[in-house]
Parts: sequence; structure tokens; C-alpha cells
Amino acid sequence: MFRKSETARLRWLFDKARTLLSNGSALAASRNFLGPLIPKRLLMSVVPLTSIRFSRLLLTGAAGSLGQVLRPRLKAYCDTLRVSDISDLAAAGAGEETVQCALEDAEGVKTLLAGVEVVVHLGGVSTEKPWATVLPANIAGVVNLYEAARLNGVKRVVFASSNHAIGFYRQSETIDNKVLSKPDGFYGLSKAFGENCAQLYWDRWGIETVSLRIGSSFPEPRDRRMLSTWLSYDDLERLVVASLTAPQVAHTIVYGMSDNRAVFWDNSGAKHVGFKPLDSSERFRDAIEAKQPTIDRNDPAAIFQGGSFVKATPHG
Ligand code: NAI
Ligand code: 15L
Repeated sequence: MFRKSETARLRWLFDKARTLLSNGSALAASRNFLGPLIPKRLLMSVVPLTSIRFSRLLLTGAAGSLGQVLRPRLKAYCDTLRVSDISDLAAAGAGEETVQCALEDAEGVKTLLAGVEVVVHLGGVSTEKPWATVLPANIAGVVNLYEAARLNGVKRVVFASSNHAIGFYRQSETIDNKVLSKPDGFYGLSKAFGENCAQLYWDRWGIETVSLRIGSSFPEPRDRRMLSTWLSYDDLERLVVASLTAPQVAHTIVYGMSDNRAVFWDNSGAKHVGFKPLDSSERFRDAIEAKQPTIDRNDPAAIFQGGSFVKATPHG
């Protein structure tokens, strides 16, 4: 174990290396060279996936679970990372700007997007909640975001949609990115709305979006369903970076899953985004199956892709 000061020194060293490498053209070579020398987890945090850099990248929902994962990683892809949330964001680090802002505050969101080149939009309600909670954050909030993007000339948004926009398809089906939405609750409904909003702003104002129908992005899959839906944090970074940098995306929907063995989703319609997951849930299978030896085949949570969300109720 490193002492705290040693860890801080290592982090400083990695940040320096990452900055240097992100400016270089020998990026792939660096990864190939460093690959055998340092563990994969460190490699992901040291070497960026591309040398493309944006002037100012906005990350909303930066105080949340995935926001905290992406905040340090996205720095390598921009000169300035503006991070935003309704919650506390801690102090701005080097190359960062922090803006505390509620998505339902239309004027605040307009200011939030000033000078921004690209947006990674994670902010909002992320589980099933009463409509009164979902409405301001995920309906008004997403309209405010796109209006602000239009007024500020933002070119591309990466929108964190969710598998709950299609949660009422069966786990026995394989669906592609062209199917009609089948939300499994108010939360899923708001994500389907967000995808439609993205489509409107592409068709009418030419703002590109990649809508990420994220499965389950956690350090490890937690149950049998997540063996299909799991998206590792490294693959999340790969997905977001591919979505930000693909030459042309119009409005594309991509399923956010790792290279899992048994999946519900077919990403062949989104090949142009160039997302290539490298992780797989398979290494967790034995442990998950031991922890959850049987499943009730009549349980809606085991029948539908949305899992327990299809029966989650905030309605009292
Ligand atoms: P989270 O709940 O940890 O983070 C969401 C962040 O949004 C929070 O920090 C919260 O303070 C902020 N927020 C909530 N309401 C807001 C408002 N009115 N104005 C401004 N900020 C507000 O969620 P997580 O897990 O980090 O997910 C990030 C995004 O990805 C969410 O949009 C979620 O719906 C989506 N997603 C996540 C999945 C996962 O497995 N973690 C799966 C599918 C989708
Ligand atoms: C989501 O949309 C949620 O944000 C996340 O907390 C997970 O529950 C995930 O879906 C899932 O379906 O596993």
C-alpha cells in the first residue's frame, strides 16, 4: 500500500504523463508500449484513447456515480472541463470549471452552456421516482439543455439515456437501436422523451447526439440480469469518447454494454460510432450464479429487460 502522499505523487505523475501523451500523435503506440508494463486499470487512467481535444467540454451530473468516474477521465479530451451538478462539486481541479446549476433553471442552463463545444449530459433523476420529481429534472431539464445548446452553437451532445426507455421488451428478445421505445416507468418515459428531444434538435437544428441506452454501469455486475446489461467503467469511457469523436453521428442510439456473452441488444446499427467494448461480465458469472442460484421465471423482473424497474413504484 502507498501512503497518502505517495499516492498523491503517483497521481501527479500519471496526470503529467496523460497530458503529455494526449498531446502526442503516438497514442496507440504508447498504449501498446505501456500495455505490458502497467496494469490495465492504471493504463486506462494514464493514457487517453484519442488525441482529439475539445476546447471546452461540459459534463453534467458530475457529482453522481458515473460523473465521478468520468470527471477525471474526460480531462484528457479537452482544454477546459466544465463540471456541473445541482449538488456540491468540490473544488475545481486544474483545467476545470465548476458550475452548480439545476437543470430546470432555464436561464442558468443557458449560461452553463456558454462557450461549450460538446456536452456529456449525465445529470438528472437516475431511478424510478414520482412524476413531480422526474418532470423538472428529466423533461424540463433536457429541453433546457437542448435549447441552451442551440442558442450557444453546441455541435454535439452525448446523452445518458437508459435501458429503461425499452425496459418492457422481454429478456428473451434481441432488439436493435431502431425499435420503438417501451418505457418501464416514469424514469424510462423521461429517457424516451430525451431521445425524442435529441432527434428533434438533429432534424430541425442539426445538433448531433449519441443517445446512450446505458445498461448497468457499476464496478461489477450485481445479479444475473447484469451479466447481460453490465457496462464496465473503462468501456463507459470508451463509449463516451467514441460518441464524442466519431466523425458523423446525426442522432444515433447506442446500447451501453460491455462485450458480454449473453445480451439483449444488437448494436450493429451503431457501428459508425466506433464503440468497441473490451471488457466482459463473463469473469463474474460463477460468483453471480453462486450468489443467485435460482430465478423465479414468473417474476416480471426476470421476464423483462428492465428487471426490477418494471415493478418499481413510487406511487405509494
Ligand atoms: P446519479 O444519480 O448518481 O447521478 C445523477 C446526477 O444528476 C446527481 O449527481 C444529481 O445530483 C444530478 N441531478 C439530479 N437532478 C438534477 C437536477 N434537477 N439538476 C441538476 N443536476 C441534477 O446517476 P448515475 O448512476 O451517475 O447516472 C448518470 C446518468 O446515466 C443518469 O442520467 C442516469 O439516468 C444514466 N444511467 C445510468 C446507469 C447506471 O448504471 N449508472 C444506467 C442507465 C442510465
Ligand atoms: C438505470 O437507468 C439506473 O440509472 C441504474 O441505477 C441501474 O439501475 C440501471 O439502470 C440498470 O438497469 O441496471
